[in-house]
Amino acid sequence: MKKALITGITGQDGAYLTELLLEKGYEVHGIKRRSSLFNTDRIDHLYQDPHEENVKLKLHYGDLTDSMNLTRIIQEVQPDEIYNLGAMSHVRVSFDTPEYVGNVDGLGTLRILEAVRLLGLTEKTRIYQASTSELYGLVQEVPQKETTPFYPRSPYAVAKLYGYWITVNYREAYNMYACNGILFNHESPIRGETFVTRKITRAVSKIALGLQDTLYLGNLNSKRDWGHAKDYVKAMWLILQQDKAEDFVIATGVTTTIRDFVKMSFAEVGIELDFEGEGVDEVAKIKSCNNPEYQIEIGKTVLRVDPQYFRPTEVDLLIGDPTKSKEKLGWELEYDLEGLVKDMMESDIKLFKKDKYLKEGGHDILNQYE
Ligand code: NDP
Ligand code: GDR
Repeated sequence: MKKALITGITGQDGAYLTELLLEKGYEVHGIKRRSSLFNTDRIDHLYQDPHEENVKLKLHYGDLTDSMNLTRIIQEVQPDEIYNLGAMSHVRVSFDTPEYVGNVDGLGTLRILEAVRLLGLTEKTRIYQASTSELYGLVQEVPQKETTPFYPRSPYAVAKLYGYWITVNYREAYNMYACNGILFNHESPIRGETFVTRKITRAVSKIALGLQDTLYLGNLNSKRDWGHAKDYVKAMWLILQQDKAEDFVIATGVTTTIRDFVKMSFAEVGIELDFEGEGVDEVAKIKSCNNPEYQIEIGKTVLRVDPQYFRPTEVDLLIGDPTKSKEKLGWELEYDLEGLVKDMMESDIKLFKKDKYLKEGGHDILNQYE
């Protein structure tokens, strides 16, 4: 039975990858941070009581800033594969916490590689590094592929640039099987709530259900190549199953503006939007609603631009070329953008229907037991 160790197991990708590896028969070990609130929501359905026999998912407390902790866990687990997904992954927040991001996202990668080397596991342990399309930053070439020059535009991207090159360096210097997956944006119903897609699908669901009036967003003009996280974790696994360690771009090859993602999300609940104005004055009003389930006021302003969400330096256009990964890995996509928006909207509508029910009826129900 193969053993995998995942940093960032409590995140979006960590959760889907754990599901995939357990299905494939792996014993999965994950590193989680100590937090004052439970932070394992995304993997709770996979959790097994450690007192049971034959436990396939094991969690260890740890942190990418703590070399001794990482070295001890790697020594104890002796993993066949390490997936380094742990990171402070929010680009806007990285401008506020640049030193921390350098430590976790940049040096954290080095700590994993160096622990594997010092423990004499270079022959045994294969390493996947979660690299990112943010490395491309300021447009040098489109579509972006494995050979496109990097030009990072945020402390996050600069830290990930270090992670990328230190992975390449350890592969070349010590003949390690260490690879970068250069993944373009990927989303899902369990995407973090402050990334733009999830912020939109949550707000649209709440607006349709009468639980929120307005959605405030930043730059509506940037373009992203969005895929579904379920498809992308399959690529991570494939990257570690090859004869030769290499880096791969994982993308859909289709790019869309934030504005169009907003329109598509509203369309899922039968609401058509009208965009007015430009830049910070931009607003969107409800033009029509053909869904009898929602009592929507036509002409109501539901979206406004708020400059607080602008970034000091922005990445305007991302569009990836997945040719290499399709040809060499045999990687295929199950979801297109429409399927992704549908999956996220269905899940958020379901989530907020519960909230609405509690808001409208819950108080009385609770009072019955007082
Ligand atoms: P999330 O933000 O959902 O998850 C990040 C994970 O890293 C969480 O488990 C978090 O723990 C953990 N983490 C944060 N700081 C530390 C630390 N100091 N030590 C240990 N663990 C830490 O990210 P995603 O799942 O979306 O992304 C996974 C990886 O892929 C990240 O490295 C990200 O930068 C990269 N990436 C993501 C893309 C995407 O579109 N999703 C695209 C390209 C790359 P906690 O739950 O406690 O916060
Ligand atoms: P990104 O994702 O920066 O591409 O990084 P995010 O969803 O945060 O932003 C995408 C684009 O949307 C614009 N935007 C807003 N973004 C946020 N978060 N909130 C807003 O209100 C808002 N309004 C407009 C942004 O300016 C940007 O242009 C993600 C992360 O998962 C990284 O970890 C990963 O490496 C990259 O994707 C690939």
